[in-house]
Amino acid sequence: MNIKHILIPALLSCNIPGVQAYENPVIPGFHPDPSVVSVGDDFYLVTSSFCYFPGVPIFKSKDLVNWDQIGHVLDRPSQLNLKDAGVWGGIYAPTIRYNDGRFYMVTTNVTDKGNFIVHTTDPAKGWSDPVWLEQGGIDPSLYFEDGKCYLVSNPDVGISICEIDPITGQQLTESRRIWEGTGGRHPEAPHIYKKDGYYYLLCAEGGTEMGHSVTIARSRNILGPYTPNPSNPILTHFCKDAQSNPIQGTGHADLIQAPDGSWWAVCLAFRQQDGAHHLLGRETYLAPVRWDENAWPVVNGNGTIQLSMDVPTLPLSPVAPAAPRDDFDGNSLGYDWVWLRNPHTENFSVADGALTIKATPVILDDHKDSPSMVLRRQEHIDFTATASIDLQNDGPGTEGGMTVWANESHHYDLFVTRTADGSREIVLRYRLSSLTHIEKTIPIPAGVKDVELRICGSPSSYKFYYSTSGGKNFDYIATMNTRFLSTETAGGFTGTFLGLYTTDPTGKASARFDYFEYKPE
Ligand code: 6LW
Repeated sequence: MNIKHILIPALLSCNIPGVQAYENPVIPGFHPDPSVVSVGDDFYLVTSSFCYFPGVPIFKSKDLVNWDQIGHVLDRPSQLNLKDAGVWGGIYAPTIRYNDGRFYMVTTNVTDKGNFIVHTTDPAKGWSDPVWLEQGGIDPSLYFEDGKCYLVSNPDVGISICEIDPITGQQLTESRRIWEGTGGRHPEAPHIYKKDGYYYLLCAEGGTEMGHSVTIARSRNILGPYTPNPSNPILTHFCKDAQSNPIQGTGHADLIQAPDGSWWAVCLAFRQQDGAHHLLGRETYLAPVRWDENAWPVVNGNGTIQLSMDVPTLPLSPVAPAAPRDDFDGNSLGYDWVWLRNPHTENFSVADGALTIKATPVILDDHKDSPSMVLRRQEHIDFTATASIDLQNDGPGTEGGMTVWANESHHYDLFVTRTADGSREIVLRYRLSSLTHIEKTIPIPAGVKDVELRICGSPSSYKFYYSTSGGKNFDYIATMNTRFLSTETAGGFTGTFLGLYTTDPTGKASARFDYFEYKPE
């Protein structure tokens, strides 16, 4: 059990001594490509977000273990155009840095104009509009020194550097190739750090699958030549020490020094379930780093990480665990809810203790538009999600319900619909690539208004249930495999979500969700 779940509420927001243990991943569910910066005794961390809006979730922590989401960096359409973006598109890896009182976030929108920077003096107050950068490639990162700002990224399968003006985005020097990596595919995720008079260039190689690894090179001159660490890679699970590890695909790291002088790495990795399948996307992990003077950094002793880490933490500063049940009592959705592509926000309202979603004719299989759907990440392999739904102004073909969503062509939908004869029924439907299959239809007794829909996740299956008794009893509907929604099968740089959605051919209907509950098991 994670330490944050066993602390009594009175301890929240107090600093307590560190302990000899923490649990990975430190940010579970689809949170890939982490980048971290420290400002005073706070750490800030960002992750990539691909086709989801708002983009680039930002988290704050005092101990690197307990993270509190404080918003999104890209929270308005002028910063984030996701037109036609799918699960391989949109926002790739971000880097967050701080210089001279200002935060910078640099990333790539692969379905827009490429690399760009936004900045702010206060993440709570929002970020600037983008300035676009000339140097191409993905995974841009910034390094500040002596009034200069250097940009590194990976155009043309190698790491290049140039000087830029980080406020205007203007490129000030020619791009120059500084490292090719050690020969692994996709050299990417470059970050520069200075220590003991060396510039260290950290990279990822091997691609974001099983062969993923982190390598490092150093030079006395920022422009090179860079000498690779003879002990590369410094982190990988593509080795015999990690062949049975439930964590695979470790890579794409960023290094950070804590106020007490200790060094740490955040990285991405995935957890396998049901054999060699992963569904939750790439998650954020934390590892201690030993970095002696003039020496190469060593990640957690042997360059592998575990779910239960047996290492001392920083003094702990727990954050409140998320409440499992959302009764929609406020007037907006929490940061855990996102949309696919740029949403039609006027179709969503939180009022009178309910989330009401106005339907449009856009169906879940649509690859262009944004359906009337809000999504939250599946963060645990074992979970139970329940929602209460009531359709309004519905006619034949209206749907409203809950979906386990990997992408437009891979999702399991449990919904209420109205048939041609005017009656209502519950439907369980699978969309798997070119196959669409209705598994079951269950008539809803006349007079029943609210229907509860329930999905239970486990390593190898999703189980589907419904209740027409106000949640007193749930009836089993069917079981379906998890593996068909895995990244290995469904594809994409993203993981599975649970969505609340509605669609209606006439666009007149709406779906009222009284509550949504997500309980890790
Ligand atoms: C990201 C790259 C990577 O930009 O995959 O695993 C790409 N690492 O560094 C998409 O996340």
